[in-house]
Amino acid sequence: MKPLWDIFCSVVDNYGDIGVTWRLARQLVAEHGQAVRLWVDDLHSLARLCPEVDPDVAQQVQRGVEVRRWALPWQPVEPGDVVIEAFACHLPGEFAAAMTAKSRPPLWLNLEYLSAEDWVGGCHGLPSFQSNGLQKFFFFPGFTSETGGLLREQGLIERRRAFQADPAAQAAFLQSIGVQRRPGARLISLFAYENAALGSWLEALAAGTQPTQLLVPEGRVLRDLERWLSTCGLAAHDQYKRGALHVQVIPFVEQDAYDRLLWCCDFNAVRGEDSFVRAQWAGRPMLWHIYRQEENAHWLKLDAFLALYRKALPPAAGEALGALWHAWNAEEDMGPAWQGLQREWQVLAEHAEHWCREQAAQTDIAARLVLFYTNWL
Ligand code: TRH
Repeated sequence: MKPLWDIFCSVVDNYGDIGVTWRLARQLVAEHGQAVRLWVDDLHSLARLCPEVDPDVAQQVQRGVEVRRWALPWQPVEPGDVVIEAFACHLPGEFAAAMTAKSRPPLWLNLEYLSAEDWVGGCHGLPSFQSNGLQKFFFFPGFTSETGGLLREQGLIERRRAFQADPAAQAAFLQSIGVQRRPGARLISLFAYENAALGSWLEALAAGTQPTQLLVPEGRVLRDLERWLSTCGLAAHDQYKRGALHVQVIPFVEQDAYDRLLWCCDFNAVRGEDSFVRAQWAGRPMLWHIYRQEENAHWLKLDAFLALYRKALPPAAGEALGALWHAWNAEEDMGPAWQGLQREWQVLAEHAEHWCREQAAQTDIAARLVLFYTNWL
């Protein structure tokens, strides 16, 4: 019998919670032969990432994963062999009780948010006793061998490189989302939260000596784009030209297609957690709009990642990248930082591939989770 994993995902906001758990669930099934039930309290969010999902169906199998609506009141169900609560969402009380009632209670894990902070390695894998007598283990994704690693499917980097070496495949993909690559233009994708700094970046791109084609998936940043363009009601396929900048709104695509978008682009602006990791696997320079946390805790996370990422970079390139990321996240003038980055473009492009290679040499989250379970047995 295959081990059965119950993964619980409460969609707090946006697509990161469901993005990570959906990716993990698929990978556990496809690469490790595990059986997975993914419990989701908002199937509409999942349907954006995987359009085959019917948000009105409480139980369905998609890509080998049993997708279940996490509805209340909870209907009794026998827990599987491993239970993951993603991002500290709380298990339904009845389900937690059913775990203790099993003759062999399941392995219980909390899958945490990704962080490059130093303390993560020390806390990864630690157990904590719960009031119901069970132990819960903390599983921390991260960038070093002491952590739980990053989500990365088998053969991902090879597929990405083959795609990047195939202009026809890229053109066909871009065409499928209504984009035609403009000759000589640098291609940039922009996925971000609302950001008052957007206007200054767009000004810099419009005034640049090199043409830029900016692709913006439908979403929260469109309001700032509308403000800059002095328009409203932007929707997929709308296009505008301002100086050297050509902007195009594109549809929000399913999760695997988003990878291909990142792979096509010379530079990717990403946000949150999952798109941030996918941009690293794209092997291209990037700009991270980190999810804002209370008491500015996100700045520690941002700087911890920058410290790691910049280790192997010459100081000038590291400073240029840091200045850009700081300006973006502080919502300050992007102009000078963007100019500064141009001088380091080649170094940063090479470094992005180097970083990707280095990270891809580590074991991924799904494999580490399966190993964790095997060792626990
Ligand atoms: O959407 P995010 O901002 O999500 C999260 C959540 O807000 C979460 O609460 C927070 O803690 C976390 O950020 C840090 O960003 P993220 O994580 O990048 O998730 C976006 C997902 O959407 C990712 O799986 C990629 C996917 N995506 C598509 O599938 N198609 C698209 O067109 C785009 C733009 C994204």
